[in-house]
Amino acid sequence: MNWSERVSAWANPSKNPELEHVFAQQAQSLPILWLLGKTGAGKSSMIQALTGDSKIAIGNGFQPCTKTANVYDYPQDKPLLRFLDTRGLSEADYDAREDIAACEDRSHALLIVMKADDPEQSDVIKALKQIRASGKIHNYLVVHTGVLQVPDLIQRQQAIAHNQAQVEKILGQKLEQVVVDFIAEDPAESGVAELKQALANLLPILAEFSDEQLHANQEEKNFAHLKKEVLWYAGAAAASDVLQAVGLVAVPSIQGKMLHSLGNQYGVDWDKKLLTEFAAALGTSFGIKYATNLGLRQLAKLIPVYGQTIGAATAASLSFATTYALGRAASKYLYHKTQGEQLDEIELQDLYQQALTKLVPKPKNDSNDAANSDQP
Ligand SMILES: Nc1nc2c(ncn2[C@@H]2O[C@H](COP(=O)(O)OP(=O)(O)O)[C@@H](O)[C@H]2O)c(=O)[nH]1
Ligand SMILES: [Mg+2]
Repeated sequence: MNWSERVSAWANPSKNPELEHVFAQQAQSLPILWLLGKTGAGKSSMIQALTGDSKIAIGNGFQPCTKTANVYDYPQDKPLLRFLDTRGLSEADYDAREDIAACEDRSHALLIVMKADDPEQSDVIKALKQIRASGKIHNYLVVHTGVLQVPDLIQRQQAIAHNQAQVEKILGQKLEQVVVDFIAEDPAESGVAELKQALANLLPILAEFSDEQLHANQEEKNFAHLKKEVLWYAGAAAASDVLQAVGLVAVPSIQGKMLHSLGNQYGVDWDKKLLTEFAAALGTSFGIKYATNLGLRQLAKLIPVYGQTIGAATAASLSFATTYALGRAASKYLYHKTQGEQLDEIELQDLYQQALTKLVPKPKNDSNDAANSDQP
């Protein structure tokens, strides 16, 4: 293939069975939010509040995962996140081992869900003992539900403090807590915004979920609709980095597929002219040089952050961030293209840069050679 054919093939890919393999791998390594709580504690209500899927209450969308837990992948078509809902907790012989294993080796957080007016939490405590002993679960958040059910403020505080203390005692550490009521009349009082914030601190990808931000303009509004898809491709790029023997499947092929898909949404076919223009608008000083470097296995590993060290970044997190930033910038480019509006290149480069810096883990120290530690 000559250069121009390669360019077109990149952004207009045919079905690639190896990519399917990567996407399957991604589905198997989704970050997990594990909800642990008695029946009736509010686990389903929480998934519903976080995803906005009202069919959850009647069990729609759940798949069996372990003997004692169901999973709900969100969004359902191109999932970014998996909820693990333990249903077997009250069974006398509940054994947490299988559920622990389902969370191990991928990013996860355990949400301990308790109704504020229910001090009887022995099943939760029993499971937490096992979880602590395993040493496998590292992120915890305590969610006190139904807090408005205890109208007296002092009693409410006492009830929450009591349940919080039971859990902290068993886990041997102070734990972050949020208080919620999923059927609060005033949504501002539900605590769901605080819950989302706490979750975003635990699993950064969740910070990108909320569609509730105000959008400054139409372009941002449009991107809000494309964002989950861009995040999904970013997740696939990260997953491909942990796959061994990926062969031909490289981060750039996934990015090409993403560009193709975004182009479809805007009714734009990428051709050589458009791709060249887009790459030029992003600026070669960013080190991307997409058009000229196509085919380079390490394309996505070029780190387009001015003078910034990336000590804490792993290959997977960089692939995630560069793919997301590319998708963000491409969406803006496509928007301007279809609107026939002049594109401000500096603005585009800033947008790319912002998207990237938000997702690349901050360096732990200032050492400049940290940039080479994780990368070939
Ligand atoms: N008042 C109030 N009721 C709740 C809250 N969370 C759940 N519920 C109710 O408690 C019951 C059980 O909730 P559900 O989410 O199905 O609990 P799960 O068994 O843990 O999944 C349902 O009737 C919910 O409407 C809450 O925050 N406040
Ligand atoms: Mg339930």
